[in-house]
Amino acid sequence: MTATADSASAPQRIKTYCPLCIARCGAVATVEDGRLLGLEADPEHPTGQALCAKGRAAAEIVESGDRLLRPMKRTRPKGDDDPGWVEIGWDEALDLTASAFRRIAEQHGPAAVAFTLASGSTTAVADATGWIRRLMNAFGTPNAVTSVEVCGWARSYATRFTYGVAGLGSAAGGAMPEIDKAGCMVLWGYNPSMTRLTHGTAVAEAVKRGMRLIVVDPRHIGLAAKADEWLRVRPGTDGALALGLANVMIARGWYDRDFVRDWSNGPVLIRDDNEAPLVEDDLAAGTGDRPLVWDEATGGPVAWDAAAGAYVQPDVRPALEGAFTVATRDGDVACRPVFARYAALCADYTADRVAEICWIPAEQLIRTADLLWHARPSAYYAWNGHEQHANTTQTARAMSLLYALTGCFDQPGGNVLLPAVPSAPITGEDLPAARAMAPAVGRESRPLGPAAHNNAITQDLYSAILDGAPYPVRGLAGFGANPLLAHVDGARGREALAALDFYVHADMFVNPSAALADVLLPVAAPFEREGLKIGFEVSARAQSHVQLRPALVPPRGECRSDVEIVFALAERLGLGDHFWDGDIDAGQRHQLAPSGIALEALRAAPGGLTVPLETRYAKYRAPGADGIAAGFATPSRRVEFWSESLRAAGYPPLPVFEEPAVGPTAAPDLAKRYPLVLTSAKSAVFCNSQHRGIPALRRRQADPQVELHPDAAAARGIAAGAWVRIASPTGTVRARAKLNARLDPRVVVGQNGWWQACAELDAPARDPFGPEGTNYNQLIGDAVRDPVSGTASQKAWLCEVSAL
Ligand SMILES: Nc1nc2c(c(=O)[nH]1)N[C@H]1C(S)=C(S)[C@@H](COP(=O)(O)OP(=O)(O)OC[C@H]3O[C@@H](n4cnc5c(=O)[nH]c(N)nc54)[C@H](O)[C@@H]3O)O[C@H]1N2
Ligand SMILES: Nc1nc2c(c(=O)[nH]1)N[C@H]1C(S)=C(S)[C@@H](COP(=O)(O)OP(=O)(O)OC[C@H]3O[C@@H](n4cnc5c(=O)[nH]c(N)nc54)[C@H](O)[C@@H]3O)O[C@H]1N2
Ligand code: SF4
Ligand SMILES: [Mo]
Repeated sequence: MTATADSASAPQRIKTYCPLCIARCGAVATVEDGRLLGLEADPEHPTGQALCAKGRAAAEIVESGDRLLRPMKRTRPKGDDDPGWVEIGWDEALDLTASAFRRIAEQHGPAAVAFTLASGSTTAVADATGWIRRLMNAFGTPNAVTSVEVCGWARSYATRFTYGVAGLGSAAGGAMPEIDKAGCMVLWGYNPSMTRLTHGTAVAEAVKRGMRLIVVDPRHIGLAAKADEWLRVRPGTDGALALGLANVMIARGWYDRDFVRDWSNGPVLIRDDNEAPLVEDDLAAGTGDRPLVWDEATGGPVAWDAAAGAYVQPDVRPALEGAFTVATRDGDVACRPVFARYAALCADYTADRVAEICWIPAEQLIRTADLLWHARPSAYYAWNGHEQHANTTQTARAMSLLYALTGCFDQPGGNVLLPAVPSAPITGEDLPAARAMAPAVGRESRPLGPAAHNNAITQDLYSAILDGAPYPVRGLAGFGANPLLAHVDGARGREALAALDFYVHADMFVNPSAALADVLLPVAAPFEREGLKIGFEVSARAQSHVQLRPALVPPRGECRSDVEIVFALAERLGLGDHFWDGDIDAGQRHQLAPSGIALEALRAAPGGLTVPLETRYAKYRAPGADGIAAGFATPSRRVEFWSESLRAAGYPPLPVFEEPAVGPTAAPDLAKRYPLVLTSAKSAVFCNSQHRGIPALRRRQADPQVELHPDAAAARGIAAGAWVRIASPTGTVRARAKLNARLDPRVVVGQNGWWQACAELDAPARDPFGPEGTNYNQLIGDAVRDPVSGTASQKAWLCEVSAL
């Protein structure tokens, strides 16, 4: 099925895209005699402005001596240092896997087989994610461990409590910043010049044309140099910052009052006595549970009918401020509109208080709020900097509500729900086994968290394996993913992976998690296989681009693509009828059918095809089939300043700020021994725990770094470049000191993902679990978690750094 480039002797130039990270940069490959020589940027492609060092190292990645090239079977126990890997054929590998999964499903139910998936943001597993999900749904397991709790939860799920859509800054289906039209943009805990080149170049272009830029980051990252305001926030306090900015905007009238009144649940009355919305039943028994607002026209309460998208009376003038006494069945009850309560919460975060909490000057807060309002249309993209915290759900809520004040949602130059090329869903939520599926592990303890979306977090996976709670997980299929490095509590994770009855891992390299597998499946490098991509997310133009990335060179050894592995496994599990009997092309034809693009046409045009799309704005105002404005996909059909869903599950309905639990304010005693605030950031030249074995990349950065202020270093006798020990209340690791005079002297920034050797450069492997190792996540505790999502505090902790 793969269209391998013809191996003529003259070098061929073939259009493609680099799939190594979420940027998916448009590229032209040079191929000679069946060898990939390299990639360069393809300026004709909507994401082809530039390539990073990783994309330019594509040939080294393909040819790496560390590649897993044949299926392997473990022959020695998992406790042994020597796994005793022996090569086996694909038939044996797939049969072993299918029979183990069947056995486990018979004994414990199909949910006892979990899947770990590398994030699509850090790998090309995205080629196969939809099909892997389909396999899970066909088989009947909801337990996908995808790192969503540290990557995507806040951005794409927590914001749904506000907007009801895969939220702000999310990819397909979510509202993306329309950077080319924005008047002002916020990069909030997001460093796209290192982590998503396409956004990096788009922001730089926009600044040239006059867009104002706000960067919120403890570090003076790439685009901070072009920013009007760089807010050097204390790690973990973005929630307080968002509330403080909102306070300035509300106090000065810098907000879109009409939008808040007409399109949010800001007017809904909340009772002071029980902190619940005032509903019709409160006034007279049996009248209904529709919430009430205060109508300034009639001077009394009026019900909001979400189903009808209207008040039950005409010409209502709902109050946003004030306090009202309403005669209820319980007597007179004091009530305030949601917006008044939100404004009161924000009012606690005065500029001076924010300065104290966030370590940001008070004047800067006011200047930033001024920009957000007066330089509209405003847009924002927030990512890992606000996501890897134990208060991330409410932080994302606070940010999304701050954004609601601008009224720019889905407006030109704001965060826009971009159009998408129509395609058929392939994930198989409607398959019979999916409809009968058990809830994902973690659902009982965090009912609104990742488990509600059929995702499991590592902590819950480990408990299900080690304690059988809430039910046993005994089998695991890993498609990429290195949870032992990506997440906290690697030691417990290692115990859990070793305790499985059966673990199969498909990868290009054997990472420390994969090293605990029973069977290893060799995966073709992304440049050795096709990849279908419908829409490139970052702009309307990119969204209209559809591309079948060609296989540039044949797979090395016995490697197969993830998609081929999924289809083959499905057959062996007796699920072939849900997988077009193993015919991948037939599956892709089905997926493409609504687009009007023929698979053959796409294959013949490796640079991709374009489907014209029109961007429509303010779609919430457009009437649906019933003639009623669509509104938002929330329970109230409005932007939810107050989330009844959160309140009903026992969480704060307004975005309250929680101090990082292991931080200088919440834990002053710990801070005496561990005085520095610790966070982490990505390396420019590696993706998370990968790529250290690639010489072209390792040459650019030999060792893990920890950034610290020169004064903090001097006070500890640490020289630039010296190896240091980072000690936290949880663990210790090593890194090399990188001095950074623009940091707050109380903040240090480490790097995750270091374990791998690079033989060519004599760079040794490092123990990912021991105290002399370099695995940043050994420093972070397991117990401090976001109550909604279970996210650990990987970007806000305490530590001390000392010379070695
Ligand atoms: N080169 C490279 N590119 C990548 C990846 C990679 O590993 N390497 N990984 C990919 C993946 S999986 C993802 S999710 C994306 C992520 O892309 P980003 O979100 O850009 O990733 P990070 O560098 O983790 O975090 C962004 C910024 O948050 C800052 N930060 C740290 N703590 C805080 C805080 O408490 N508040 C605020 N406001 N900022 C803080 C850091 O200094 C950093 O500059 O990148 C993708 N692209
Ligand atoms: N302290 C700290 N920890 C973090 C982060 C942080 O910023 N700070 N970032 C977090 C984030 S945002 C994320 S997303 C996670 C990432 O964690 P993971 O999703 O586990 O990603 P990686 O560590 O990059 O490991 C990816 C694995 O997938 C394999 N792989 C690559 N491409 C393919 C492919 O096409 N098919 C298959 N089958 N395998 C492939 C690679 O060889 C590698 O073994 O880490 C998280 N951990
Ligand atoms: S940013 Fe680099 S690794 Fe990511 S897609 Fe572009 S070239 Fe590839
Ligand atoms: Mo990520």
